[in-house]
Amino acid sequence: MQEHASALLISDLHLTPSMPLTAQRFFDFVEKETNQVDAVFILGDLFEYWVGDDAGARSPFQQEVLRALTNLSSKTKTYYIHGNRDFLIGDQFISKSGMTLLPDPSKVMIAGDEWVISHGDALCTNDLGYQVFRRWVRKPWLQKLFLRLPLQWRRGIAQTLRSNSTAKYDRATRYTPEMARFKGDVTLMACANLMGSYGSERLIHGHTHLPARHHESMGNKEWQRWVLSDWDLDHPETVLPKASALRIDTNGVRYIDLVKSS
Ligand SMILES: [Mn+2]
Repeated sequence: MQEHASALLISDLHLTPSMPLTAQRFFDFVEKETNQVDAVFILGDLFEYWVGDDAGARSPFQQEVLRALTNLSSKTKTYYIHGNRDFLIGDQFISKSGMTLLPDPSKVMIAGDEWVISHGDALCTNDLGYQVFRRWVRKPWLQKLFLRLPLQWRRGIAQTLRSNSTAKYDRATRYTPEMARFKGDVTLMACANLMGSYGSERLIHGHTHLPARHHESMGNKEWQRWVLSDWDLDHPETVLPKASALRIDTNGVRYIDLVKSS
């Protein structure tokens, strides 16, 4: 396991051309905030969607993000974990970016402590339908078939999946926010299993868009769970601007608010 004296962790930027301020904050983050750390970890959903490296190569926006990632990884060791929206990012894109792809979950050493890092969607085990879906779309043979489809078809399928998940979320909020949170949050059991199997007491994940530090326990096992924030600087009329990173160094662990410091 590689050791890092300090690190910044981010996730869930959901970068897309329709969110230019969020993208610009990421470009600035790469320029300004990443210079004083040994490693940067991107824990998935950097992109709003990804339908293949060939499509990425034809998108000026995704090429601009690629240039930022290449620049970042030339200065600082940069790691990537797939999210539920960009799990089709392939070897070609990863190798061009200079990043190192890590499996989800992974154990890493930062500032002398062991951390388990994950995107987090696999921990949302109350959403059985999603877990079934996830097992299917992570099958390499199915991914290979999908990536052979014409680009227009792939974009269409990705669009349908995204609008279905939005509709589902809206329906859930019409019941109660608790119901939406029930399915959209990680479960104590899944976290306990994960921490048990890694023999670890520290977990960081994204995906739920519920940034907070938790102290949790089950049986005689205790752990801390840090949740990364999503980023959104483009919808001030509906969402308070948000963008943050988690910084770990010899001084401890803390959130860096990238809205205030921009
Ligand atoms: Mn996600």
